[in-house]
Amino acid sequence: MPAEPTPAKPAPAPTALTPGVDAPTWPAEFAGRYREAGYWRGETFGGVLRERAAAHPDRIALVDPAPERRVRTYRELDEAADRLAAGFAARGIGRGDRVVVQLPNVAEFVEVVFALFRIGALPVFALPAHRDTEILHFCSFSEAVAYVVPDVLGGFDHRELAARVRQNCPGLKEVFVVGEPGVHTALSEVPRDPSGPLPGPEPHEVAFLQLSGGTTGVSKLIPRTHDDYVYSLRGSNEICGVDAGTRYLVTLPAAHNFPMSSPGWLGTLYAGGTVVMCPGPEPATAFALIEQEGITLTGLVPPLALLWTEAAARGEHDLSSLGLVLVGGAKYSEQAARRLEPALGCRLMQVFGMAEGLVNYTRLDDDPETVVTTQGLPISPDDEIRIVDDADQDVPDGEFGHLLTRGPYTIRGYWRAPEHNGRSFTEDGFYRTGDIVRRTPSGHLVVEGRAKDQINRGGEKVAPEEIENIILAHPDVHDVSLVAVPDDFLGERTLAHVILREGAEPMRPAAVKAFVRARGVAAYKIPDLVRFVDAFPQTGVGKVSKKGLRSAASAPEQL
Ligand code: AMP
Ligand code: DBH
Repeated sequence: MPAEPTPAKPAPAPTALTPGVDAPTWPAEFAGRYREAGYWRGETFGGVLRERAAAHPDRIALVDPAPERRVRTYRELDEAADRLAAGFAARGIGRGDRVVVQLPNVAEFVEVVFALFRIGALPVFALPAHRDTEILHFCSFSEAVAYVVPDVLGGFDHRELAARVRQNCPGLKEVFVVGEPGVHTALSEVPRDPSGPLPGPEPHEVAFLQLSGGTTGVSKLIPRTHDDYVYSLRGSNEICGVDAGTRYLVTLPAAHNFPMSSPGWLGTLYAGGTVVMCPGPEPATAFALIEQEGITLTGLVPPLALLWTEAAARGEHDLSSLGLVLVGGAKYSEQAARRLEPALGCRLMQVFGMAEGLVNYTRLDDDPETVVTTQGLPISPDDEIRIVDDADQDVPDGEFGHLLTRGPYTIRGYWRAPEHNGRSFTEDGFYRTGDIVRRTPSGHLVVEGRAKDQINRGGEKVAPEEIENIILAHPDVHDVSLVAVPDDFLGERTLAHVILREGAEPMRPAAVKAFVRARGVAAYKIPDLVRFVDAFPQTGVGKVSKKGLRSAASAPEQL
C-alpha cells in the first residue's frame, strides 16, 4: 500500500517582524542589490552590542550624569541587556511584540531598547512630550503588550498617564516604571536571572517602529529593519568621522530619529565610542557636560543652535573638546549657520533627514559656503533622488520640485497603513517626502519649503489636522484651521483660526489652548496663537485657502 502522503508542514505564521506582512518591503531584486553592494551585512543591534562587548569589554559605552554619575562599560551594557531581556521574556514579552518606550535621556533608555532588541520585540519610540491622545494611539494601534515610562518628569506624572492608557487599552499587559512604580511594576524589580540565549531576530526583520511627523492626524508608524538602519549608522559614522574616540552628547530626546541615528547614540555605540545622556538641552546643562565629559559631537535643532551660539559667546565654559555640531530637523537660516562655527569653536554640518529613511549631510570637506547654504548630500550612492512637478515629471536641473526618494534605508511603506501608503509612495516605491527642494550642480540639496500639510516648529512637527480635530470637538466651535506663521526663533509657530458657532459666547484664546491641553496632547502641539474670524479665505473652488490664511497672518498688525 502506498504510504500516506505526509501532510505539508504548515508555513510558520508570519509575525509583525516579517517584512511584507504589516508593511510593504523592498522587492527581492532591490534587497539583493543592497546586500551585494555591502550595505546590508546581516547585522542586528543585539549582535553588534555583543561583538563590541567582546572586542572591548572595558571601554565606556554610556554615561548618565544625573542625578549622580553612572557609567556602563560595553560589557556591563551587554550584560544588562541580557538580564533585562530575560526578565522581560519571563513577564511574557516575546518576539514580535510591540512595547511603547517613553523615556527621557537616561541610561535605562538604552538598556531597555537593547533588551527588547535581544528578544526581537519591537520598541515603539514615543517622545517624553507625548500625552494621553498620542500614547493611547501608539499603544492601541501597535497592539502593544507593554509600556515603559519614567515616574515623574518635569512635574508630570507618567504613572497616572499609564494608568489611564491601560484602562482604555486592554491589550496592554504591563507598565514598567523607571523610578517609583506606584501601582505598576518597577523596572528595577523585573527579575534579571540570565537565561539561555534567546532566539533573537533576523537582520532582515523589523527592529522597531519610529514615528512620522505626521500630516494627516495621528503619527504613522515607521518599520525600520536591522539591516537598513545599521547601514544608515555605518554611512553616517563614515561621513561624520565617528570612531571609538567619539564622545556623543544626546542633547535632543533620545527617541527621535536624529539623535538616534544621525549618527546619534546608536551610531556612536556601533563605532565603539561613548554616549553621554544630556538631561536637558539648555546651554547651562549641556555646556557643563561638554566640559566635564570632553564631548566631541552632538546634534541640535535650529532654535537650540541659536541659543547655544548666543550662550557660547559669553565664554563661561570650555567647549574646546567639541569638534563637530550637526544641525537639522528644520531649516537652519544661512545667517544663523554663519555664526555657529566662530561662536562654538567647532565645525558645523547641516543634516536634512527623516525617520522614514533618507538622510543628507554636508561633508567635512565641503567648502564653507556649501555648509551654510545647503542641507547636504544623501548618505548612499544608491539613494535615488527625484525632483518632480505636481504631475510627477522631473523638473529641469536646478529647479524646485517635490523630493521623491528610494534607497537602501528608506522604507517602502508605513506599518499597517495601506491607504496612506497609496498616497505617500509612488507605484515604483519612491517615498513622497513632501519637501520642496532644488539640487545644486554639486548634487547638494537645498530645502526650499514643503508641500505637505505639516508645521515644523523648530524641528517638532505638528499635523494641523490632528489639532483641528481636537478644537472641532469644542461645542462652541463651528470650524477651525491651523496654519504656520513665521517666527524668528522657531522658524514657524502655529496659529489657529477659529470660527465660533452662531450665538456662542465670545471666547478667549486661552480657553482654546486650555481645551487642547485638557485633551492630552504634547505641549508643542498646543496652538501658539488663536484668532477668532468670521470666515476663512477660500481658494477658487471654495476650499479653505491655507495660503491665504498664512499671508493674512503675516500682516503684523493683525497678530
Ligand atoms: P520627521 O517626519 O519628524 O522625521 O521629520 C522629517 C522632516 O523634517 C523632513 O521631511 C523635513 O520636512 C524636515 N527637515 C528635517 N531636516 C531638515 C533640514 N535640515 N532643513 C529643512 N527641513 C528639515
Ligand atoms: O527631522 C528629522 O526627522 C531628522 C533630521 C535630521 C532626522 O530624522 C534625521 C536627521 O535622521
